[in-house]
Amino acid sequence: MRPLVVLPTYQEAENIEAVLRRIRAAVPHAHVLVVDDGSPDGTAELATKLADDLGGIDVLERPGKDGLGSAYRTGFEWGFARDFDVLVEMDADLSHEPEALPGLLQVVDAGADLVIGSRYVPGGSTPHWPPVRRFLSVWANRYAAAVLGLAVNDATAGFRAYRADVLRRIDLQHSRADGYGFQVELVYRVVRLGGRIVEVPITFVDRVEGSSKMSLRIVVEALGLVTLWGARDLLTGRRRRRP
Ligand SMILES: Nc1nc2c(ncn2[C@@H]2O[C@H](COP(=O)(O)OP(=O)(O)OP(=O)(O)O)[C@@H](O)[C@H]2O)c(=O)[nH]1
Ligand SMILES: [Mg+2]
Repeated sequence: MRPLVVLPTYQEAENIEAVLRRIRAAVPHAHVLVVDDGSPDGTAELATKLADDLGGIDVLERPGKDGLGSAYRTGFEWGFARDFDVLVEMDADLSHEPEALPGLLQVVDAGADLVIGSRYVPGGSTPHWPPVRRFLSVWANRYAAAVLGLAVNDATAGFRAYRADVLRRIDLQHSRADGYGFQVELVYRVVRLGGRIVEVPITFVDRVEGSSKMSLRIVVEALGLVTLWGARDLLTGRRRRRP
């Protein structure tokens, strides 16, 4: 397998070195693409220096902050053009432990089309989250699963590995969603294509350095899109039943 880890960054100067070193140690054969959106804290410069030291890393510099969904769409297209056969999504804030990567890749190797590092299957956890945050995230996921008929416990998760063939068949350029909405949309599209999805438990570690870019806008966008897609499926009779 030729895996590409796409790592979107915005203001991750405090985390970029550790995350790149840990990825390189965990999956020495994987290539890494950092997609940085002109971070004023010099994340891209640090990443470029580490690319020289560690090898197997490219840095794509975009002029301004354009959102997580857009960074992944650009990173995936870069990977398609270079014939990578597995594309990995992960955050650069160390919430997603690089040491879990071999486990995700192994499941793709065993035949899955999409492997989700899941917080909400037995063995998965969010050890630092206050109960209210976990409650909201679990119920947002239950809502999305129910409305869209997805047999997935953590459709908003951002730690994933896709078989490139399946991702190629998804019309990425016609997806406009940004944060959680982007993640749910991709699960929804893989389900619609009949792809095989496997959830693997992960420990989601809260970021220690840097600041969160999560916003109310991203949450509202996701809830709005899920409701819209669900309503459209009902009206067009395309609603899938949860098995
Ligand atoms: N290229 C790019 N990366 C982004 C953008 N927004 C966020 N990121 C990166 O996407 C990843 C996830 O963003 P976070 O801010 O950690 O958001 P989150 O994980 O949903 O929220 P927390 O749980 O609060 O950390 C991190 O690696 C960010 O640096 C963006 O507009 N462009
Ligand atoms: Mg984060």
